[in-house]
Amino acid sequence: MAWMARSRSSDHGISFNELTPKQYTSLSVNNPLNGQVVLSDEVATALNEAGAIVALETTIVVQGLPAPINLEVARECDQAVRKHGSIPATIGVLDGKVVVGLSAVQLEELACAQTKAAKLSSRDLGLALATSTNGATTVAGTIAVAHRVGIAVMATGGLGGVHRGAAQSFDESADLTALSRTPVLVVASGVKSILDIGATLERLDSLGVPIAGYRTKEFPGFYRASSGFALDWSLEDPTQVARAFLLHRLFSPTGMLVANPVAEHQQLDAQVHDNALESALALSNHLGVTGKDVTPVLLAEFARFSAGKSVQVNRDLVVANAALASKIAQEIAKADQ
Ligand code: PSU
Ligand code: MN
Repeated sequence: MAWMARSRSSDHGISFNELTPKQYTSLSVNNPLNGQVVLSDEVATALNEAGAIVALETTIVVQGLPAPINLEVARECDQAVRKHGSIPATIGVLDGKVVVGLSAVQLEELACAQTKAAKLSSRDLGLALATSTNGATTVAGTIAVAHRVGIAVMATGGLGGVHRGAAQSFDESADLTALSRTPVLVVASGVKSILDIGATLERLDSLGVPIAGYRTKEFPGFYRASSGFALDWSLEDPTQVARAFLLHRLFSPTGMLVANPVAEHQQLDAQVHDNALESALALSNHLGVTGKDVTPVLLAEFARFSAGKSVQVNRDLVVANAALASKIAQEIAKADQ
């Protein structure tokens, strides 16, 4: 991953590749991240060796999925990344530090109700650190950290997007603008169907963020394999995805979205989906929820209405995305050596 080593050294004026893992974790010379970011030993080693790493977010664990399934899903994502050859780096803010490579125990602590972890987008990171606030990172928060330490790939369930009624509320996820300025490849099953999918695709177009369907030319519908919206591009295997991303980086500073549909046999039944969606939107209108609470409230109502079926689909799709991200990260590492 020569280009990553280059970007790190130009950021800090030092070549991280010259350091041993132990030196890397306890780096102090001219390193603005020193003390603010803690890398797990295996993530530090993988970064030093230009190995393949996949960043994983924690908002899905803390605010997105119900306990105790949330921690099981986190473990399954971790295992899926390892199984396909990369090192997982689960990211969150704990005890006043950004942790890249949270251990199972740390993740449990972050997800524990008493910890009261906040939902942290990229704009919240400095504020959370300055106030020693624990928090889970969204896609926007996670890619900000990932890029800062030199990780190029992340996996999640669904990217945030433009909310229905955004013309009045202006509610558009910061995930979109974060992707437009952060060169990280995000593997997701499209955006959640609770959003305005057409408007989200238009915004990604305006922001210059490329979208590649993984073996499909239909934009996935999160709980459903297809949203009904067409895509211009489809990529066929992890090697082609890695190549497209590295080539994209030659011309653009943005990230890239790889839209990986849930397997058809795992998707939510269409009728259950449509009814749950209607109920979730009605509830959120009724409660008048705004801001960062909107997505968690909609997902929770989806789960209640579908008697947990939506949670199972969410689990299946995010684990599949972690596996695909792992294969892509390896191809990027290989191509860039
Ligand atoms: N994918 C899931 N469940 C989630 C999310 C993604 O399967 O809960 C989270 C991600 O962290 C994403 C966030 O960044 O939802 C979007 O929140 P908002 O709409 O407030 O930006
Ligand atoms: Mn929002």
